[in-house]
Amino acid sequence: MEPEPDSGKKSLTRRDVLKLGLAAGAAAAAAAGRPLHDRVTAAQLVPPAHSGHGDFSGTVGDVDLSRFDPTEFLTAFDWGQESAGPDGRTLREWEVVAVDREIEIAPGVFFPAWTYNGQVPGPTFRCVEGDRLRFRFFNRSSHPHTIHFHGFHPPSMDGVEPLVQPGEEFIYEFTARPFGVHPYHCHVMSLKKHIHKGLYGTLIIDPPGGRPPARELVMVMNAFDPNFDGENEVYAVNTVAFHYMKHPVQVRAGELVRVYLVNITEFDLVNSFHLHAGMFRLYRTGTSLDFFEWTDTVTMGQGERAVLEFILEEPGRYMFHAHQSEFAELGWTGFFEALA
Ligand SMILES: [Cu+2]
Repeated sequence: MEPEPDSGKKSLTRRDVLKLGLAAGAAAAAAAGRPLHDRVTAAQLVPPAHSGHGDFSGTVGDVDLSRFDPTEFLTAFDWGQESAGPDGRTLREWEVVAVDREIEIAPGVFFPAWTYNGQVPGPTFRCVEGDRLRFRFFNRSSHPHTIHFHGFHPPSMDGVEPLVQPGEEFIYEFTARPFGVHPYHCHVMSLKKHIHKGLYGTLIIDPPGGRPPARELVMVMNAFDPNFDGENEVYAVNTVAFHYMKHPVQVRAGELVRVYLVNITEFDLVNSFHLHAGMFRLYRTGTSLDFFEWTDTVTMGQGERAVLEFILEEPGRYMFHAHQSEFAELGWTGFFEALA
C-alpha cells in the first residue's frame, strides 16, 4: 500500500479500503460459489482517477440487480392496503418485517445489513395528509428494533419504546401529518449502528390537493462502513455506488422532475446534492408549497430532507453528485439522462 503523499506514515485511505473491499468481496464471492458475474477480477479494481476518459465510476461490472435495483426503487411508492377507516378517513395498512440480510453495495462488495422488508433503503411509504396509517411491525431480526417516524404522532407511537424484541411485533398507528418528506428509522441504541446497518426509509405525505404532476423520484443519500472502522467507505444515493452512472435516471427534456431527497448518512456530519447544468426549486422538508430557494446545491445534516423540483431543458446527460468531492468519488455520483 502506498503511503499518502503528504504524510510521513503509512495510512489506508478510504479509497484504498474500497479497493480492498472489492478484493475481499471477490474472494468471498468465489469462496461462497457465487455466480461468475458476482465475482470481481483484478482488472476490475480500477481506482476512479485511473478509470479512463468519461468514466468517473470507480467500479466495474454491476451488482445483482435481481436482488435490489436502485432504478426500480426510484419510483417504487408503496401506498399500502387502502380501506375506509371507521371515521370515514382513508386507512392505509402495511406490514413491515425487520430481517437481517446481506446486501451488495458495489460490485462484489457485500454488507451484512439489517433491513426493513429485506431492502435498503426500506420501502417508500406514501399517503395523503389526514390518512390514518397503520404499520404492523414484525421483528424477524436477531436484534431488538423499532420504527421511529419523523412528523406528528402520539409519543406512544414514536418508535423509541417499547423495543420490539426478536420474534415480537408492534403496531404503529397514527394520522399522517404534516405533508412533506419524512424519514423513518430504527431508534434502538446504539443508534448509529442500527441506522447505519440499513434500518431507514422514507415516508412521503402528500398535501391534500397533491402537488403538480411531475416525474417523481426518491433518493436517499446513504453510505456504508463495510470494514466497521467507524468511517464510511462507500457512498451512494439508494445504496449502490455509481449505480446511476451506469444506469442514468431517464427523464424527458422539458418535463417537471420532482426528487424527494433524504439524508440518512451516518458518521459524516453532512451530505449534499448538486445538480449540473440546471437549477432546482428547493422545498425544505417539503412542508410548504412555496419554495425556499432557487439553487443547484443543497447541504443537509442527518435526518434533513427536501423536495427538489427542476426541468432539464435540453436533451442530454446531466450529472448529479454530492458536493463533498470525496463522497462523489466513493460512489455518490450519477446522471440524469434527459430524452428528447
Ligand atoms: Cu434497530
